[in-house]
Amino acid sequence: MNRIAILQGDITKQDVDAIVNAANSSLLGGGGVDGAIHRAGGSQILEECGQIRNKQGGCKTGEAVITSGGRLKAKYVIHTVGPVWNGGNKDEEQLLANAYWNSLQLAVANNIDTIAFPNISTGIYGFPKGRAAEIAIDTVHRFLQQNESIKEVIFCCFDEENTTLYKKLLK
Ligand code: AR6
Repeated sequence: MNRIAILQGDITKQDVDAIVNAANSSLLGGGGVDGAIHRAGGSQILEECGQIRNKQGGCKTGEAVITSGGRLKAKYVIHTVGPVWNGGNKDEEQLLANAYWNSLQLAVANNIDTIAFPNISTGIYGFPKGRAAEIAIDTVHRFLQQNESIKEVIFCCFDEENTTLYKKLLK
């Protein structure tokens, strides 16, 4: 589908309307891409996350919330929480699909045209990369089939392994 692109690089540098953060339920930041986004975007993002925590007590696995992009080029950060891989029988696949789907829904609700996703759950949370890539592509594909407002979804891969997987699957 020509509204899907793949690139290898740092998501914090992307010039898109929104970048997605692979956050945790606390929304208080962490390592991996979460740490990189808060470092690059500055304290405003964490402040807004704190306000969301006060209102709704964080973000459940598979759900998503939105803040501004702070100092980032991206106007918004959509924070979603992927599942921790626990062997595969804890609804991990559905929860990962939900994280992509709910992020896209939030994007549409905020008139976002271009959005970049990291490879949610495939770092610290240990989700097998091949299966995660299939779920990510399938979910985005299904979403775009029923939505015309999003112009481009970028899969921003960080490591070579994910980049190769996505390129192969999207051929
Ligand atoms: N740009 C794009 N992708 C990145 C970047 C970056 N700057 N840095 C890392 N990645 P992870 P998770 C990739 O561990 O598995 C945090 O502590 C990385 O190579 O960031 O969902 C949160 O607070 C991997 O492919 O997220 C949570 O506690 C992908 O981003 C927990 O980690 C996701 O890896 C979430 O774990």
